[in-house]
Amino acid sequence: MPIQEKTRARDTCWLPEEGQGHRAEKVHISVVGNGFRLDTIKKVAQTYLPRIFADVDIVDAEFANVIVGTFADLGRSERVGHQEGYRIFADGSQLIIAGDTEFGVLYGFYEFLKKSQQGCPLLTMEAEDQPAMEVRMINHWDNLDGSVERGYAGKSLFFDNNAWAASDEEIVQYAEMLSSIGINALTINNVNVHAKETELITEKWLPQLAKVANLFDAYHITLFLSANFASPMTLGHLQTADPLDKRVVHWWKTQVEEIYKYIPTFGGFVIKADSEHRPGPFTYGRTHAQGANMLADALKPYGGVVFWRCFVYDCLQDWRDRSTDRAKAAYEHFAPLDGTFADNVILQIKNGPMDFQVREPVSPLFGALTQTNYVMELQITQEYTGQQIDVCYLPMQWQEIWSFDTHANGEGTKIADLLSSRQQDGKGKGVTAVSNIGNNQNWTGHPFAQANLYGYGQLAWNPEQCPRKIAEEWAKRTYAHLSAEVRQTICSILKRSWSVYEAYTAPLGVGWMVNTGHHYGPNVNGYEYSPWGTYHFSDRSGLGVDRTKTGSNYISQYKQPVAELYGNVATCPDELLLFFHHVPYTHMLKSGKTVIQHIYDAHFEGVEEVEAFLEAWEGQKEAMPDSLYMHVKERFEAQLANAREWRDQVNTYYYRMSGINDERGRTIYK
Ligand code: GCV
Repeated sequence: MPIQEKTRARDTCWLPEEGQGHRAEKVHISVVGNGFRLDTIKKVAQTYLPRIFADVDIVDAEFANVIVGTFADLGRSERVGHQEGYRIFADGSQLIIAGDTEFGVLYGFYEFLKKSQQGCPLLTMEAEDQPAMEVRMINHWDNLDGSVERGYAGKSLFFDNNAWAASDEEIVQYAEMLSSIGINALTINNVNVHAKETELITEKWLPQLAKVANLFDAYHITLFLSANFASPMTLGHLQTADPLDKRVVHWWKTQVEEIYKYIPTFGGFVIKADSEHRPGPFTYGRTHAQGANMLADALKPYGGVVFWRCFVYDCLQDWRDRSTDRAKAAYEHFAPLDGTFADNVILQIKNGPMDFQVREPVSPLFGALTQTNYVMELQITQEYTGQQIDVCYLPMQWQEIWSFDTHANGEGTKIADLLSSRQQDGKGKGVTAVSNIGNNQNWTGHPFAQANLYGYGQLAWNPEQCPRKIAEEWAKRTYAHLSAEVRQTICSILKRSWSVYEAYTAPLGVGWMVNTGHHYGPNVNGYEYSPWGTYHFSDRSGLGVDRTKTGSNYISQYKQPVAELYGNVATCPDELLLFFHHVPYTHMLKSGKTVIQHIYDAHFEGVEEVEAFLEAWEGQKEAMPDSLYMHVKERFEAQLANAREWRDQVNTYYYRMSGINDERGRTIYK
């Protein structure tokens, strides 16, 4: 797949494009009051409103038909009761966009922009809203050399050849995109902080990063940095990074003081420690709470926060040792430490117990922590879900995850509630996700992958939203210039894409049949006899991982009745069967098919669906610009080749292993 080079100004994605619409209504807008984000609103208004309305002007309040400001600045007594909330309403012949703070006003303005783009008449634009999640963060895995770990949209937006690469215009455009979907926090560098990247927290980089932080801050996006736990050794030339060593404590305090001298709005650190060869407190016999609290203490005077990742597991496992189960690791490491973390530490927990597979159960650590702050970490970049070659609309998956009932506080304790700030005294602080952005002109490689970023922001703001509706909204905003039929084709593909991807890859929740290293394409035994702890245990008589009492007993980490539901082969949902159980190929699923027949059928059907995607796309050829048509068509062709390879490898493997024929007599193996 050729990487599209950066040749001209980036796509605007869902924000209005030049010359998109010419609504006749006049928009004479007045932004009342002074403030950093209010200045931003003026800029956003000047850039985007003329792309929607023919007659746009920024005017004094008495001449305006759209008035923007905080309730206080507008001299009004109403309040939303949330610093990021807003209200849009008509007052006589004027439309008012107001919030309790300028953050709320900014989000209200974006809502106004969205409604304007969708053709909603001005004076009917009633809305009142506030975000469900307090933290709505994006994590870049960008390296200073310009590479992006698990990046599929070109090179880093920020760095190249160990220097800063982005222009201010690019940062502003990116900030606009993120802020328009409610993102309020950002890390720009990889959680794997290599030697060079440790320098980001030093004077060498801080003046540049101060400018960047300021550009993002104008859009109410707080800059964080990933830091290396052993920085006192790499940068400070100490012999240790022991979090209880006074010299180490002093080193971090001094370094943090330096950061805040340059960046007073700095958010804090994201830390990957004792994970996949990253240094951490275990080296010194310390706990993760001791490690995290030491950093939190250094950040506390400035209001900074530590996001401490729970992706801690043994990646040097002996594959013959069936008593060790990687799925158990995060809970085993962190649940016993509940209540020992400082209040400015936020644990960052991946959605599932393994690693962003197309299907995993929800991590049992959610709901287990009652006295420790946490966020959920998702992956927008499609490392295991098609790498932005295959289309895979992930909000379908996220919505299922967030609807999961943990039973943490009895029946009805859904993940979305736990993460939401609507929960009284809750410790869930929101959500973060690994970025799918790169320096490709369309930002995400596959243009449809933009829908994943869009959907992430929308769901973080309001997890109750239907992902199908979000897809429609995204398509309507992004492809306003194309026919309703094209948009419908795109949406119908998006809506099916996650289950299609699941169908032609690893079956029934077992995961990990991918090529090692780059993680694209099938390799049934790629990770099977490796130290990474990711097995499917297929043999002559069956497949799947026994995580019940007779196996690793991972299920005991769940609350009842979830543990019982998953632990009992009769009640375990089909789609997670092989994650929790080792069963014979002839095991009967709830669908009425045997496991082996399901494997065959799903893989044939998955490929047929991708063929249908391509055909549907080809049917719309005349209705869109050639460049878009060809770009997406090439990706569908690559996806189809990938899906066929998955089908052939998986079906052949299981035909040989089981010796059982496909009941429909299709050729599995020649
Ligand atoms: C940034 C997986 C990925 C790694 C990633 C790691 C993590 O193992 O393959 O590239 O490292 O997750 O989340 O830290």
